[in-house]
Amino acid sequence: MTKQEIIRLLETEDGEEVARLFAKAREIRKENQENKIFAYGFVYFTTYCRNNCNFCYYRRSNDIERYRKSKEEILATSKALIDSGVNLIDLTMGEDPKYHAEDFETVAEIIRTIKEEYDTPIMISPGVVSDAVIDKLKAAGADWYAVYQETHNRKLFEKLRVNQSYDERMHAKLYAREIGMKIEEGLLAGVGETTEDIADSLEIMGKIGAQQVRVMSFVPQEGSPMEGCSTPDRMLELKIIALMRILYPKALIPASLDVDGIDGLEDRINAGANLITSIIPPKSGFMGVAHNTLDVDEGGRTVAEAKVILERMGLRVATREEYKEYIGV
Ligand code: SAM
Ligand code: MD0
Ligand code: SF4
Repeated sequence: MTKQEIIRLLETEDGEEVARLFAKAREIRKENQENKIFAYGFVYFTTYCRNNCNFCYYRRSNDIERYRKSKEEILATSKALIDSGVNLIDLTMGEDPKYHAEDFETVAEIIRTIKEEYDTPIMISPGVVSDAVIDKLKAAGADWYAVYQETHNRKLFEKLRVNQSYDERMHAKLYAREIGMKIEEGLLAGVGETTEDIADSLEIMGKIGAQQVRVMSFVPQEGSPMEGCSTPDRMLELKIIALMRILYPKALIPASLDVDGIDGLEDRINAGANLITSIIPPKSGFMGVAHNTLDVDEGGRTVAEAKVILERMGLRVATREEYKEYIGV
C-alpha cells in the first residue's frame, strides 16, 4: 500500500469501503491464527511518575491519589491473572523515582519470580530506562519492552511529552530490540496528528521491527492540561487497527479495554486486532491508564467476560502454549 492509499483510507467516509477494509483485516488474522485471540494481564504497579505528559492522568503535576504496590501484591495480582487465563503479564509503571534510585532491583526480582513460578511471558513497560537497566530486565526474563512514541512527528511529540527526548525514547526501544527483546510501538489517536503523520507512523513502526503495534484513542483526563480536549471518533482508531493488520499481517495488535471498557472489545476485534490488553482483576486495587477504573471492579475487564463476547463472534482465547508458539518463545 502506498502512503497516499493509506491516507485516503484514513480519510474515507465511504461505509462500504471501510467495511471491506475491516473484512480484509479479519481475513488476514484468520489466515495467521484461525479463531484464536491472545490476552494480556495488566499490572500497573506504581502510579508515581517524574514526567509531565500533557495527556496523562498520572503526570507529576496532577494532584491525585497514587499507589506503589508491594512485591507481594504484585505477585498475587499476577498470579490471579495467570490463573484466569491470560497469556502474558504486562508489568507497567509510571517513571517512579524510587525504582530509578534502586536501579530496578525489585522489578528484576519480580520478573524472575513470575518466570520461575508461573513460566509466563512478560512485558515490561517502565518508560525510558538506561541500556544497563534494559540489560538487567532482559536478563531477569522479560520477553517484551513496551514504550510508545505516541507520534513520530517530533514537534507534536514535544507538545505531548513535555521536556522528554524523542531520541532517548526511541533509543531505548531500539536498544531493547538489538539485544534480542521483542518491542512494542504505539500511537495515540486524536492528539493533533494529521493523517499524514499517522501514515508516517505506520511505516516507522514496521521499519523499527516492532512485533506489537498499538493505537489508543486519547481519553481526556481530569486535572491535566488536555482535560478540555475532545476524544476522537473511534472510527479513526478502528481504521488504524485494520491498516496495521494489513501492513503487518503477523503483528500483535491490541484491542485495549482501557479506552472503552469491555463494550469496546467487539469493534476492535472486528477491525483486525488479535489481542486483548488491559485485563485487570476486580477489587485488586490496581488501575488502568486511559480509564483508570472503568469496568474494573465490576469484573468487566476479565478473561471470563471477554470469552463471552469472543464466543458470540466465533472466536476464543488462546492458551498460554499457543501464545508462546505464536511469538516463538
Ligand atoms: N509510564 C510509561 C510510559 O509512559 O511509557 C508506561 C505507562 S503509560 C501510562 C502507557 C501509555 O498509556 C502511554 O504511552 C500512552 O500511550 C497511554 N495513555 C496515557 N494516557 C492516556 C490517555 N489519556 N488516553 C489514551 N492513552 C493514554
Ligand atoms: C493497555 N492500559 O494495554 C494498558 C497500557 C502499557 N504497556 C499498556 C496502556 O491498554
Ligand atoms: Fe508518566 Fe507514562 Fe503518564 Fe507520561 S504517560 S506521565 S511517563 S505514566
